[in-house]
Amino acid sequence: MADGIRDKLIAIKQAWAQSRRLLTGKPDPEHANRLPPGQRLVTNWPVLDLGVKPDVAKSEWRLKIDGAVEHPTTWDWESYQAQPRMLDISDIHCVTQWSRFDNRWEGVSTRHLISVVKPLPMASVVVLHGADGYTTNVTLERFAGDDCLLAHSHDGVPLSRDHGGPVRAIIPRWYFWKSAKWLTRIEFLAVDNPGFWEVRGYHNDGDPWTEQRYG
Ligand SMILES: Nc1nc2c(c(=O)[nH]1)N[C@H]1C(S)=C(S)[C@@H](COP(=O)(O)O)O[C@H]1N2
Ligand SMILES: [Mo]
Repeated sequence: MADGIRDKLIAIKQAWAQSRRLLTGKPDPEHANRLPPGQRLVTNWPVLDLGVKPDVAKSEWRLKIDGAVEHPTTWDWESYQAQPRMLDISDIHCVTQWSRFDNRWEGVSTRHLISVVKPLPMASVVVLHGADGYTTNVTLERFAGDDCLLAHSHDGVPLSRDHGGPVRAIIPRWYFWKSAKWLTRIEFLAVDNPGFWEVRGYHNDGDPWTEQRYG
């Protein structure tokens, strides 16, 4: 996509953040409803990114896991496939208002990954990097949630290029911008480092039920 269009898309989202668009002021911290405040349900699956969709062949794909860990490692497709698999069904909530229920994700749990690389005691944050240059930060506590995974399959089929294949992160309890597509690096840090949208007006966490849309 032309840089001009990309910059316009970014500017629109930043303006939404500044005007606090979509906030209902009616949080639902107890999850009384399955659909968080201000969201609407879709049955299709919209594609959202910065307009660049990296074409990452499985044979070329590498996932570097580094930073504040005892055992930094790099997985290629074969070593990723050799890890234990997990399956989890969860709902997607995108900050641009759509939600999609019952997504069936298959991949490697973040808990397994953590057990392999062993974060140092000082590690408190994880930054997820995409092949398009995108980054997003998640607390280690949230990243270690039992519903979080690196996913290569959605609803029984390999994750498409549009949706971040070969492998993306899935952090179900936060808005979907935290779920980095075309995952290439997971960086453990002692000090927080807000990512692409977090420095452009989005919330540092992103709980849909308390409408943590903007910072
Ligand atoms: N690498 C990368 N990951 C990304 C993004 C991106 O631009 N690049 N966009 C985020 C945003 S804002 C959303 S809403 C979701 C959209 O995922 P989808 O296209 O599979 O629906 O991806 C997130 N992960
Ligand atoms: Mo988004």
